[in-house]
Amino acid sequence: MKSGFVAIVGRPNVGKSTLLNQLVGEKLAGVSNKPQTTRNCIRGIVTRPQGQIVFLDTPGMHTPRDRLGRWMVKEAQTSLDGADVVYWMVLPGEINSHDGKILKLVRELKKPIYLVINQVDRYPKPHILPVLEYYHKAFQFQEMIPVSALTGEQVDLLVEKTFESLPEGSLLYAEDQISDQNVRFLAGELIREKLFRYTQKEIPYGTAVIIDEFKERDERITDIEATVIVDKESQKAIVIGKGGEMMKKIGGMARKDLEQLLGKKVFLKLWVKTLPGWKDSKTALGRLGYQ
Ligand SMILES: Nc1nc2c(ncn2[C@@H]2O[C@H](COP(=O)(O)OP(=O)(O)OP(=O)(O)O)[C@@H](O)[C@H]2O)c(=O)[nH]1
Ligand SMILES: [Mg+2]
Repeated sequence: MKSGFVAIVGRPNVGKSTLLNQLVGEKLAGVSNKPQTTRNCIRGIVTRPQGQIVFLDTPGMHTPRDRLGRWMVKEAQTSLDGADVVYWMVLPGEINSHDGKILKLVRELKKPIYLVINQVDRYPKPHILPVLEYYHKAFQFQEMIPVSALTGEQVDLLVEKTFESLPEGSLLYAEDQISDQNVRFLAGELIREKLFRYTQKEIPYGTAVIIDEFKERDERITDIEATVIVDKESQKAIVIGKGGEMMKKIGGMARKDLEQLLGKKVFLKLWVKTLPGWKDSKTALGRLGYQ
């Protein structure tokens, strides 16, 4: 039997969280079309007859502009230390400056590196071959596998090939467990995902979510109260929206996902609060779980 840890790294927005969700078959990590959606490492567990893999979705590696960004990049880099195998996720095309930096990091690691070329559903097949050739020249990867994290194409193959590189070991978690993340954290992430999806420009980056209450009313209903933090007073009105429209939309979409996650009916109450400059405040970041 085999078991071990796989870190999924790459620049922002390539599809790391989408892959994690596809691997475990449930929505654990928030996904949006905006970069820097993921802020904490999120673990997902996959158990197969061959053994067990603990996958780590990580924040996208980028050039940080504030304390939060620095913490995110550090989170991603630290995930490499504990990993048995590393997936470096890229998009078809040439290495850009962010990828160049990651390649440097990856070159130093003495562990199997899998190049995962994502989003192949968006590209015609003949387009992929030159990409493989290009990366083949750049580094000696353990494997280079084109996948679609969205449709799941070749994801099973990726998992099969990963077991070949993992050490012998017993199961680290129960066979049916898909995460060891607590539901409060996952709930906060689902709400934050909606802020990333439905607000624009700099607003999503200035938001964070605190779960204030998480109570099982009975076997069928969970009550959740959460505060949405914004960075500037002027953003508060936008997040609330005209007549509360935006909050209604975010709350409604989040509630659907929360009900799916918990398998119960959810009553969700959202508040909005300004915490100026929280992304550069050590105390605020600590309170929000970014430390
Ligand atoms: N067509 C297509 N879209 C994809 C695929 N994988 C991810 N996406 C889309 O790409 C966008 C980014 O996906 P995420 O999973 O949030 O990317 P990420 O790498 O986790 O991003 P950060 O957390 O910001 O670093 C989303 O809009 C996804 O729906 C894919 O295989 N095919
Ligand atoms: Mg992500």
